[in-house]
Amino acid sequence: HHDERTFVMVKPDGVQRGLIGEIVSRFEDRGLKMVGGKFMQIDEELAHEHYGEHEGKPFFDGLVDFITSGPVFAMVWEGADATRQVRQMMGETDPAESAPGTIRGDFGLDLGQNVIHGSDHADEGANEREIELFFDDEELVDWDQTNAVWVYE
Ligand code: DAT
Ligand code: MG
Repeated sequence: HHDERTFVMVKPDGVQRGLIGEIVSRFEDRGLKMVGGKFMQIDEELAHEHYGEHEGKPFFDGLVDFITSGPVFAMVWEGADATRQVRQMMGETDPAESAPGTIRGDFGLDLGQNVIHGSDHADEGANEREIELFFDDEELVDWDQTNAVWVYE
């Protein structure tokens, strides 16, 4: 049960601020395993699909503008309870409400520019849906992380 996968993305503000390495390091340090990653630009259509659940909300147009405003770094991370663990490491949706030590709590101050996306563990199957939306099967790499024996009992 160490093979749960979740979709994570450094948003345009995180890329512009040079936080890709810092964010990747946090997940590596935690013991999670990267199985996919790509630097890419999200177009309007993908933005609408990815954030479909928020269509019609007052912040939707701004959200689409923001997420398409520059490159993102999309990733798939694997590990025990990965979806929920990543969300905990991210902090709250609003960086202003996020505890220090979390990614949003350490790197953000404003709700709209919250540095990172991670699949919602409260939304059943969101991780698989988002992975499929952003990655083809052949872009995901099966590999053995040799230090896993020091991460898991
Ligand atoms: P999360 O990214 O924590 O899953 P969400 O799915 O509720 O949060 O919303 C998606 C993004 O939309 C969020 O990262 C920032 C933006 N957003 C959410 N609620 C907002 C609001 N009330 N005003 C402005 N932007 C908002
Ligand atoms: Mg969400």
